[in-house]
Amino acid sequence: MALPPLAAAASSQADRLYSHCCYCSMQCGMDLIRADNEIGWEIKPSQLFPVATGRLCQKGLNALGHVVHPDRLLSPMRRVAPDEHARASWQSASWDHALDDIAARMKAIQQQYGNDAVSVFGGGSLTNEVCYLLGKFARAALRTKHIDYNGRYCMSSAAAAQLRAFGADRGLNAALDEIPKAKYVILAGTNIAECQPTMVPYLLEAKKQGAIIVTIDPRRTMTSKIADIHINLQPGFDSVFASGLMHVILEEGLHDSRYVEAHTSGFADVREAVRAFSPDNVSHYTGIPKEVIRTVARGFAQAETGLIFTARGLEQQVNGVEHTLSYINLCLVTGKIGRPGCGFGPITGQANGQGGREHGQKADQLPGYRLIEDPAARRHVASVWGIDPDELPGKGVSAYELYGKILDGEIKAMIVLGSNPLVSSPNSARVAEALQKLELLVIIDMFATETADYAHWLLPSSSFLEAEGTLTNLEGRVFHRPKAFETPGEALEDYKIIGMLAEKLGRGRYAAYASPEAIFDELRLASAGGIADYGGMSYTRLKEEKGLFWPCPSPDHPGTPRMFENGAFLHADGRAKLHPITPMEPAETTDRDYPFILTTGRLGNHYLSGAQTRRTAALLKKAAVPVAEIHPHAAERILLRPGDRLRLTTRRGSLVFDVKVTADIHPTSVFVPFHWGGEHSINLLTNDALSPISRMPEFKVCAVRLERVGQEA
Ligand SMILES: Nc1nc2c(c(=O)[nH]1)N[C@H]1C(S)=C(S)[C@@H](COP(=O)(O)OP(=O)(O)OC[C@H]3O[C@@H](n4cnc5c(=O)[nH]c(N)nc54)[C@H](O)[C@@H]3O)O[C@H]1N2
Ligand SMILES: Nc1nc2c(c(=O)[nH]1)N[C@H]1C(S)=C(S)[C@@H](COP(=O)(O)OP(=O)(O)OC[C@H]3O[C@@H](n4cnc5c(=O)[nH]c(N)nc54)[C@H](O)[C@@H]3O)O[C@H]1N2
Ligand code: SF4
Ligand SMILES: [Mo]
Repeated sequence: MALPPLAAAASSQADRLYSHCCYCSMQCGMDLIRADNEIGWEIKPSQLFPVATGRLCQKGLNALGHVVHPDRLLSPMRRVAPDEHARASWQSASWDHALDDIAARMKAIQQQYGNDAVSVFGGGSLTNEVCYLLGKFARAALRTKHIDYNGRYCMSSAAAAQLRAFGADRGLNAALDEIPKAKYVILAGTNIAECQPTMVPYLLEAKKQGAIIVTIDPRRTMTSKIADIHINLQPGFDSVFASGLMHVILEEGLHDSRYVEAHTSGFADVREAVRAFSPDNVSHYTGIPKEVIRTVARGFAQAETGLIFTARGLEQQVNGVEHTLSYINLCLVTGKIGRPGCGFGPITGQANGQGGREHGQKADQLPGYRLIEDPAARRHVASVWGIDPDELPGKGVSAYELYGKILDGEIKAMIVLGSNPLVSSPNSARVAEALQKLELLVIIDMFATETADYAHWLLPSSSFLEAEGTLTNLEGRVFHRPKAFETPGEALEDYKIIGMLAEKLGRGRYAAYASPEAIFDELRLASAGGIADYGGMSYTRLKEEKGLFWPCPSPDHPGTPRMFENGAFLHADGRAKLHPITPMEPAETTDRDYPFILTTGRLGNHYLSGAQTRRTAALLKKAAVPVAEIHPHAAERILLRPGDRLRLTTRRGSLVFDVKVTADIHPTSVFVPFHWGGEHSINLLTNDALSPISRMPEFKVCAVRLERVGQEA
């Protein structure tokens, strides 16, 4: 297949175009420059965007790779043998035919089983406009309560913790340029050097200014290489460790009692909760020397300024909300929030992982971070959408639970837009079983992903270079990304596909827009007065001011780079809530049959399910297959020999991986990256236990057995 045409109307004259990277939440600016290579263009770091000015990591530099990949879907594709769930075979069709068929089947399913029999699964890499539209399409056009998205697997524990503690969930409370002002930085369960590489210079600058950096991770990662202190923590123990820090701070009176008194509630309960977590006890549970616990506690509390960043390492657990709250408590009792060089931040993951959770693609939310069960929120959004509030459905179930509803027979159809859930969901054999049961699965994507093996229709979407829109980066900075190229073949921008489908469903008035800007202008109104208030933003302002931080309630409001200044929290009493945390065990603990802990995560050169980066030759070359990391002690215990491979067996299944023995990992643990499908897909083994609060799956901890697989086998 020929490369998709990249000669765009918009670009026909230009030799230089501007965009933003499609991958992580840093959202680095990039220049596309005409080049004498087989693509005709190359990517260079841009000087324009004031976030990671002049820098791009390997993923960003190679982001054209997937855009021009011959696998791009160039027309709607219909499964030829819809009843056969062997590998699909596809036949191209016209848009008209595709959408007529999809709409007819959806209507029939809804007539027979009710509106909620149709579901939508969205993503956090999409623009704010598409996220907003998808939520509106589900509620107002399909009239189903069943919409959720991949951010449930990502930011949901952090979001729940921030909402509980602060009354608002904005990734970082402060802009990145606060980092160099911090004198103490704790990085817990976050591998910034591989996952947000262009953020590293901010940390190095802080270090240059005298900051102490602490990393807390079961692996000595590239990030811990820049740390002064590395805490080698067994997965699942963050609340225990953080309780130890809090114990020392309170025992030694290092907290900021004035701040606690003026701006928080719940202090006495926290004091009580950490009473038993003396350095001796915590050292006993975690193996971390008690002097180290005291050093970090004193260091952080006594530093004039300090920041704590967390990420999925501790959040993707059944206790992820509690772990996150334990770290938030430390910022609050030491008064390290809402002033220069201070703050808390669960580092957002996907390109628009922040905006993706604000505009209503989450089962319980409406735009502006409003709750779907709040009558005032329903009235507000219904008035913007021009429908009766009573017509809005209620709250649906979380991402992973949607597959349970399919297995139960309640959901019969699903539209997936911007996710590859077969690879990225926990216990994925169960997800495959659910997908197989669907009467209709429609995938809107650039590629026939692993999930597409189960689809009835594939609809070709735009890449990041082919769609205009706004995104919100990890800081809460909303910015405009222009359209650089035209879509190849018959591929279309997501907003157009959604609009056309709504039209075929007879609900076109709820999804017809002339441009992404028209959607944004409505999103602004829908968000106005909510927590994530975009009310005062416009495309003109976003372009001229190179982005604006929410909340930005009025056209003359400058935006809010630093949240919670002077202790202004968003709870009704104006205070932040401290939460007493009782550390709990993971859903699965080790035993004789499953004596090790499996934890999963990322590599610097791949992105999520790998749909894009495995289609980028320069990146695939650096990591063609996943490799399991184990400690020399573990290798010794299973009598691993050079050249052996490693069998991992959990209660869900068994897979064989290449293995690397390294002293950088905790002796109890094995780490496997999740960027591959099929026999390389670690999510066939992960645990689908969910946090009772956030419904986040336990991607980071499950019990596993390790066995050597010799060459003789
Ligand atoms: N290269 C690359 N960059 C990415 C992505 C990608 O796929 N590839 N994805 C993006 C997205 S969507 C996200 S959400 C972010 C994720 O960014 P991160 O959360 O930083 O990435 P992970 O590798 O999932 O996990 C981080 C670390 O947590 C550690 N960990 C595991 N268990 C525990 C625990 O119990 N406690 C502690 N303290 N640490 C633990 C792991 O060893 C790992 O080093 O990255 C974004 N950036
Ligand atoms: N074991 C384990 N599993 C995990 C995690 C973990 O740490 N461990 N992390 C979880 C996390 S944090 C995340 S965020 C999830 C994410 O996992 P997924 O939701 O599977 O994310 P992606 O692989 O980015 O899938 C995005 C899909 O959308 C397509 N796409 C990209 N841009 C567009 C667009 O503009 N329009 C349309 N229509 N399609 C587009 C891509 O081609 C791709 O197929 O994985 C989760 N799964
Ligand atoms: S740091 Fe993130 S946004 Fe920047 S180039 Fe790398 S992947 Fe893209
Ligand atoms: Mo994520």
